[in-house]
Amino acid sequence: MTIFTDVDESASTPRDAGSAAQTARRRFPTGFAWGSATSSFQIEGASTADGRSESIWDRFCSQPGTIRDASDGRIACDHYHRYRDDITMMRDLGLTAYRFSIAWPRVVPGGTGEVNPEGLDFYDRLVDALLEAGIEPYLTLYHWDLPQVLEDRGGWPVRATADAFGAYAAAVARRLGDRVSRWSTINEPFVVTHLGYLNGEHAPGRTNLRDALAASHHVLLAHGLAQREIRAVAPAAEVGIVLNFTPVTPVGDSPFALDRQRVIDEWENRWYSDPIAGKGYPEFTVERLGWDRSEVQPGDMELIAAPIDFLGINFYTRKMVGAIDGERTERGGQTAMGWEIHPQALGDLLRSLHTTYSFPKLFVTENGAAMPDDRRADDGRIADVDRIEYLHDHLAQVADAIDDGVPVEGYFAWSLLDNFEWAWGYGPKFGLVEVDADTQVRRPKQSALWYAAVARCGELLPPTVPDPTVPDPTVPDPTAG
Ligand code: GCO
Repeated sequence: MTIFTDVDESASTPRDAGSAAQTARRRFPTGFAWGSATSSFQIEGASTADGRSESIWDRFCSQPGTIRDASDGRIACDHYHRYRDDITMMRDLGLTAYRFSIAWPRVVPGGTGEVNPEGLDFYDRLVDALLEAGIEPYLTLYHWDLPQVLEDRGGWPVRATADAFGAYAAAVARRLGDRVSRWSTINEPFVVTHLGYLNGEHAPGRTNLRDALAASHHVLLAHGLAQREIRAVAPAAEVGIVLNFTPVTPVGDSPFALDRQRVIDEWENRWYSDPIAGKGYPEFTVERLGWDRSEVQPGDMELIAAPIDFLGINFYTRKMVGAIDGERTERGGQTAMGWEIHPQALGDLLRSLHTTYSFPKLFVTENGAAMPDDRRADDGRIADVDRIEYLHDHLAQVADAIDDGVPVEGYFAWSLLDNFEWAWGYGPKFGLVEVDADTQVRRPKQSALWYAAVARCGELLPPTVPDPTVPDPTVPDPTAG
């Protein structure tokens, strides 16, 4: 039986998010974190500033055919230089939390050894500016921008990379541990492993199961080592990890279909959450993949299972799995990425994770949608009611899960800004805020104003065009005359 499956819709009465919101406004708990999320490589730019070294994503982008629009992260949203304006905009939107990541190549350009104080200075300023604006920083140590020098020495399939990560985590904690209280070690180990080392869609572009298995263990080990370091330096900090989940909806029950459902669920979802929860790697799939676990050394699994304070959950869509690829049953709408929109899978996931593992608290650390963004309102603003509906319907699921006793303490919309969407380049637009790639002018979309209104009142408002009284925090082009 797969653990993260959707409930059988024919056998239950799924809640109707829309009508629930219409009959009674849903109020979120006091103190619920209303945030947006970004990552270093996707927004910072300034890829050679202040001693930053090359990351695997800089190298990957420079290789022909890797990025759909042949773009890169050299400028991105130029957030490295515009972070103050971006923070002011978040404050004006009424957001109370911001999830960002640190670029390892800025902090330890050599991968190991010397710490670059100028690299840390940037995050020091960022954190201070956030705190001044009344926005709580949620820091992620690794969102995929490994120093290239470490890939040259073997990358995540090599154990020394995990050790290097522990030392990097300690350096960051020593500088920021007095002000940052929420630390995530790794973002989406699944993507690091599968896209980076198994299917090659992401940097470093390797395609080898053996490498992927080794990477999966070392990334979890890196989490364990970093957690230990952060706790030693900043004992009051809360430490967790961010995992992405794509719940499996079974299609068919032939023995072969059941087998696939189980392997895909275990290898793509539970592979990371089970060891973190002290349950070890899922045996059925370990066996199917023929993994001899030779990378696992005594003490590793205990380190990986050291209790976390919170689990960060990234959710975008579900996956239907039958006996063959490409199976479809009735599907809802889809986003511009072609990802099915199925909000109920988020509510079911939250309940299922809580029942299965009982982590002390949960955050939805990413949820959002790339939408066509091809309509503008009279004032020129992107009219993205489709994104408003996506956010509304997923937040309704979060509210239901909270009602059911699941300790979800915050929600982070992916993403604050339209940004570099990895192998897709700048095509897909995930932002609440539009970014003009030529001028870097930021302009909140209608969804940003809707989300701001929800964050301000702590209630799930109907998914309609937002109240025009919400202040317009559009950031003008500072270079314009
Ligand atoms: C992820 C990453 C983000 C992506 C987002 C949309 O979840 O894959 O954390 O960096 O941009 O998810 O694909």
